[in-house]
Amino acid sequence: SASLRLILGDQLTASLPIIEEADQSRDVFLLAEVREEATYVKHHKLKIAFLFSAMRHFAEQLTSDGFKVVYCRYDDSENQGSLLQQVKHTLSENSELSEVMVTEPGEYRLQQSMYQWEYQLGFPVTVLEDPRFFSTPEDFTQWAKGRKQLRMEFFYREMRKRYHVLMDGDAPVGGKWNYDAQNREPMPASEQVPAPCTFNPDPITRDVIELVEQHFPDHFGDTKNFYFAVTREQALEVLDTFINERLPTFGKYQDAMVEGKPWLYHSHISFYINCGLLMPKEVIERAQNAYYNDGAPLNSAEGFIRQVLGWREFVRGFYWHFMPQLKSENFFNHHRKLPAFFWTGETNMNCLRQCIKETRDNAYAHHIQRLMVLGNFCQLTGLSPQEVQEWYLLVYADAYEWVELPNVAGMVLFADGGNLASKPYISSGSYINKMSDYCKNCGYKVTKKVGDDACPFNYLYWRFIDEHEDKLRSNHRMAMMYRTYDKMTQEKLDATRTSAAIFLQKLSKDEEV
Ligand code: FAD
Ligand code: DLZ
Ligand code: SF4
Repeated sequence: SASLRLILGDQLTASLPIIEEADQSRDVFLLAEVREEATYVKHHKLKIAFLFSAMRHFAEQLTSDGFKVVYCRYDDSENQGSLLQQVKHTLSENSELSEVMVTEPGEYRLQQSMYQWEYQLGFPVTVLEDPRFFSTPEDFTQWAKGRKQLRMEFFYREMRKRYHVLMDGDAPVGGKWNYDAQNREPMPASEQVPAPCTFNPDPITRDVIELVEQHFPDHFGDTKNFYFAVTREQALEVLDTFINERLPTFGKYQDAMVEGKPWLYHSHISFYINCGLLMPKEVIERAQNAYYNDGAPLNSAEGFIRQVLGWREFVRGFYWHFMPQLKSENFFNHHRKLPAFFWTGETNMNCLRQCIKETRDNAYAHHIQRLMVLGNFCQLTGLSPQEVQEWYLLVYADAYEWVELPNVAGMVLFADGGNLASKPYISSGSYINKMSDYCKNCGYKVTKKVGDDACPFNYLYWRFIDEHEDKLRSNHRMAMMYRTYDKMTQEKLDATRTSAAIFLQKLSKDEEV
């Protein structure tokens, strides 16, 4: 019988079973730009424009491949505003259709809603597997069974073995699983970073940009910097450029941050693997080949592969394992509201100013900016996990809850009490100063520990250790910090507490910091 086959905005992959198994002569594909998906959080304008454009290009490709495609634009008069209602409407307009098919969605919210669809539509609904990952949520649950701790490193080793990636028989190539000791260099000012691979908006993208400006005027950011790839061919070009021009240096400067240089040696492929234009398997294969055949250093190839085969797979398994409770976790009982400068970038703290402005301009920031500047600040100031989660989900063009939430709730905020991380990722200003050049243009002094002009990360760090002693002292990975804490004089501790209290009070009142 003829089926209606719904393709979501992050399922733009021609090799998905829903497409490969379709019958061109009778099945109909549906792609829909709907209010519900575009506004369940107020996504960055660039994120919406990117996805709508990629969806339109993908639908064109399907049509030219000979498939029947219904594409519902955001401003179509027939637009029903939600995926379910759009499916219902399409069924009612095409009487030959007698069942619905969809690939399992990436987010819990949508998965739960789809369980009701059969009943709500009165048609059979089949949810097909999404084979784009190396591992399934069931694999993760199986792996997690009986383990006291779920650590990415051990999951990653299993994946290396299972897929025989950078392996020498049963041993890791080079003798070690991890070469991070070589991957922590700050970037010298003289370093000439190659320009990122960019594309100018074509007519489809220009239409979408106009639509976004018109319909989402109050969403974060603007659409000025639209340089995304929007087709598979273009995304492959981004991957090519990364493998050839950036991967060899990726490892060395993986954790570096440089003012005015948002892209560095990162791959900038998260947008594309997450929406389906690139496949994780081809990405790993390319990186592995670059090591074996083209002289890419092992610390770079391994460091990169760990992100995709390790972290990316691990967080997805973690997400499905711990949802829905992951979303409401709040180990430290933090409730502070997000300060207004997270939307404007207007703060005297230069590291935050730079990272927020780059986020606003590009819907992108690289990992250490997200983790050790923005995330570190959110954690040290006790911002509400739910507010922080929403911010991260809407500001980045690569953000979907399955990948954003474990990173925010688990890695950045330790809101789950340590299921993902063995200790909170926190640091004082000295780490930021070591890994970036932000401090030299800052209103605060990174070398000062307390007082009006001291770097806030310095006293906020010790205040955090002090404030959460009951929850953290017994964590043996925190032992070194508590040894230093124990040696602090009462006078120093009092000064730290006072500086932190003044700062946090200003933050609560949304005064300038
Ligand atoms: P590269 O540095 O070149 O890394 C290569 C690839 O590895 C990425 O494209 C990504 O697919 C994968 N990867 C790297 N780190 C992680 C990680 N921690 N978790 C999962 N995959 C990873 N990544 C997202 O794709 N979407 C998100 O919404 C997202 N939110 C994040 C929120 C926080 C607080 C933190 C700390 C990290 C988040 N990340 C997220 C992970 C990481 O920061 C981005 O994947 C990366 O910055 C994307 O840029 P890139 O493609 O240039 O990455
Ligand atoms: C993120 C997003 C946006 C902004 N808009 C749409 C849309 O209009 N139509 C659609 O099918 N998908 C969209 N998406 C992606 C979905 O939100 C995504 O498929 C789910 O969150 C599951 O990961
Ligand atoms: Fe950030 Fe502190 Fe450095 Fe300023 S001094 S840039 S606030 S780390």
